[in-house]
Amino acid sequence: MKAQALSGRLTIVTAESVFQPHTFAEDVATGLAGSPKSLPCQYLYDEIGSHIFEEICDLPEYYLTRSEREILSDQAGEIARGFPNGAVLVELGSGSSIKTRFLIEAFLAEHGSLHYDPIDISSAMLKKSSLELLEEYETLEIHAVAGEYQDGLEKLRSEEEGDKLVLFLGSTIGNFEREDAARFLSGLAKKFAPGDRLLIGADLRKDSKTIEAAYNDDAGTTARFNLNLLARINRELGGNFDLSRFRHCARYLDLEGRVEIHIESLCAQTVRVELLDRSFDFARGELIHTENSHKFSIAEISAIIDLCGMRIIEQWVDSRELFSLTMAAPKRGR
Ligand code: AVI
Repeated sequence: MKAQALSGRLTIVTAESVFQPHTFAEDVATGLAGSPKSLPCQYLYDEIGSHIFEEICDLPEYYLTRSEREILSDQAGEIARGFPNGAVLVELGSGSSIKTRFLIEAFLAEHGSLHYDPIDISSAMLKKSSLELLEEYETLEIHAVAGEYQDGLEKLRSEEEGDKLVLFLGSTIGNFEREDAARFLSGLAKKFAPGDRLLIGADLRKDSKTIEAAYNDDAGTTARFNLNLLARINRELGGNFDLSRFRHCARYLDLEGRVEIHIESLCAQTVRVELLDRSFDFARGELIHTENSHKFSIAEISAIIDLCGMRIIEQWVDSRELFSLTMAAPKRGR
């Protein structure tokens, strides 16, 4: 009965991007045959990787989540008051939706009910977090989309008329190359109706010691997260990577404003990947690039928002000035 009541307020749609297991194999084949070697960062987030990422968010060195949470808990009420009744909260890359609770609670307190539309590549995570939210908040309705952001945005409820607040939190924008970030945000802005808003979290440029510690934590959790990509190739594609022969590396390039994350081969070795029917040679010290995490100055954030056809309505930083949250509207908006 309870499950029925919950499921009456939940729909989960799966976008085409989730039904393509062969693309992982193709991307691994291309990435490991390349020079330099690389693997796309979206593959870090299988079920195991998503759970390890949740652990990263709680690490003492990983200031990003705590800083963003501080801003959200301080500002959620004011943000919710800025929207009329019937507004829709859309979240790109919702994960466990923990931080979003501040906004969900503030919208419910202000408007009584809320439509929440999370979009995430992990359908298992979407289902779990959606059911938890519905159990807690009786007047919440969820229309979740399992898929990549672009597909997810296409699959939003078309009858949705209310003003949308699109959340892009956690500095996920930093994992895009800077040109791709601008292209993605421009596409988003073009879809915006005049009353729609973007709330984007972006990690700020700062001293390299603080940033490097966040990606080289003492407990080795980020290393586990990164090396899980090789373990995933073993699990899903029949690879024989010996994880003890590789190590995680992350370093911050101050000028470029980005952390570059790699996996380094500790010796000369050959790895077989059965499902690809191929072997890959690694030299001692050879790197596989797995992720970039860009950092932004306030001026860089303003420039990208302007370039993408939006204007800043408000901008906040946390008390230590480590992280930023920016509310933007389409230039032609209200
Ligand atoms: C998801 N993203 C914002 C994280 C970041 O900080 O760039 C991913 C991450 N990679 C290693 N640690 C965290």
